[in-house]
This record gives sequence, structure tokens and C-alpha cells, in this order.
Amino acid sequence: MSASKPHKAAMDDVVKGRFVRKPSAFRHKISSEPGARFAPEPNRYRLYVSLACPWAHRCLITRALKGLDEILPVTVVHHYMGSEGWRFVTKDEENIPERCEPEPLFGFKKIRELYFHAEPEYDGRFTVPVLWDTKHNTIVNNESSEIIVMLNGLFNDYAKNPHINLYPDTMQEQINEVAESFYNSFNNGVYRCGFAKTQEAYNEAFSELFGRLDILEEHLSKSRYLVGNSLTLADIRLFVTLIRFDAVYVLHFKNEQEAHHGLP
Ligand SMILES: N[C@@H](CCC(=O)N[C@@H](CS)C(=O)NCC(=O)O)C(=O)O
Repeated sequence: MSASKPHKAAMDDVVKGRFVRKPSAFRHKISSEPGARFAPEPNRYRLYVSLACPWAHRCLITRALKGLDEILPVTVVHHYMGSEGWRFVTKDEENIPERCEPEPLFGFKKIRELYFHAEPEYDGRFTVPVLWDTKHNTIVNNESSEIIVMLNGLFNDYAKNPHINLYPDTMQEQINEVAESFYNSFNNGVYRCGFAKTQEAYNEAFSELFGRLDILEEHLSKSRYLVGNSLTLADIRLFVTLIRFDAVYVLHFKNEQEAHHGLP
């Protein structure tokens, strides 16, 4: 049965010593078009996250800023990733970390079970965030950069802060362009350093990472935001990596040229 397939973790995605992240597999879109399979309805969807995960953190920030807490429930996995990936706490275990709860829809023990429920032959990684649809019992999307666009724009009828627009029509192209410019070197760059299997791959990722940090530093020393004069999804996409830089990546992924806490 598929749930017993060998586990695929990020560390396995290494080609010639270099960590190469595979694209996320579930890329459906919630849409307000009439007849859409995934319509924007309150309390129909659920977000599965790890509080340790920067990609999931993007979704939590967007959900909080838009005020979607009452219409988009969240389930937090245990922060320790075991040999079969993220797991849910069980109601009888001791020392349940704050905000973690047992999986409420199916009583699943692990995130991988959601993936196999959605796609029995699923053959990819079992990542968070997961945006789950309780109507069709499937994964809508597991790509944070797309989930945040949906959370920003499609639930305004139910959001506490519908007036906050983190992805204005006129700025979308620029937001995407800027966010793409630091994705591989920075957001993914910390992993490329951490998971590099050769010195050459590590050096390459390291120099791109700190090269990008310099460019970001230069921009943010003159402007509070990455695009325009207000907070956008580009800032959120950057922030989740920046905020972990000193605390996590410098030690954990050996990204240690200089700590950035002195930078803006
Ligand atoms: N492209 C995904 C990446 C998500 C991702 O890599 N999440 C990590 C946690 S930080 C994960 O769940 N990894 C599990 C694994 O590799 O087994 C996104 O941006 O949503």
C-alpha cells in the first residue's frame, strides 16, 4: 500500500552534489468563476503547516494580515520531522507543543497520508504547507507562492481585512519578478548550501546567497518595501527566510559569512 512507500525528503533531491528543488505537485486554483471546482467558500478549506517551515509561514502571515483566521482553519504538525516526514500529535501523548493538535478530519497520523488520500499513486515529497479542500477531499495546492495569492485575493467577502491588498493588479508583474529574483539564490539558496553534497556546490550556492543578500541590503537600506510603497507578497516571501537567517540557517545550514542582524 502506498503509505508504506519509502520516504522522500528534501535531502534526496540532490543532482551532482547540488540540491535541486522539485516543483510542487498540486497546483489547482481556487476561483470565483461560476462553476469552478474550487470556489472560495468560508470554512471549506484547511491549511496544514509546520511552524518551523518558512514556506508555511508565508501562508500564516497572509492569513493573519487578511484576517482569515475564522474562515480558514489551520492544523499545525509536530515540529520534529521523523523518518516518515511531518507527523500530527496524538491526543494521548505528553508534552504536546503549543498550537499542535491531532489531525481533525481523518485522524491521520502523518502529513503523507493526506497526500496519498488525494493521490494514491503520489510519488513526490510530503511537504507543508498543504491547502486542503474538505468538499472534494483533496489537496488544492501545496505551493506557498500560489496559496498566498489565493488567500490575498479570493476570500475578501469573508476576510476581516478585505481592504488590505498585498498583490495589487498593477504591481503583480513586478512583485513576481522581484520575488523570483531572490527565490533560487536566497529562499532556496539557504537549502542549496545546507543540502550541498560537494564543496563546489556549496561554494556556488554560498556565493549566490551572500551576493543576493548584498543586493537586498542595498535595496532595503533605501526603501522599506521591496516593491512600491506598501507591504506586498514580495516582502512576505522574503521575510520568512530573512527572519530565520541568523537563528536557523547560519548554524543549521552553515550559511556563515556574517550574521545579518546588523542589516536593515
Ligand atoms: N515549494 C514548496 C516548498 C515547501 C517545503 O519544502 N516545505 C518543507 C518544510 S520547510 C517540507 O515540508 N519538507 C518535507 C520534506 O522534505 O520531507 C512551497 O513553497 O510551498
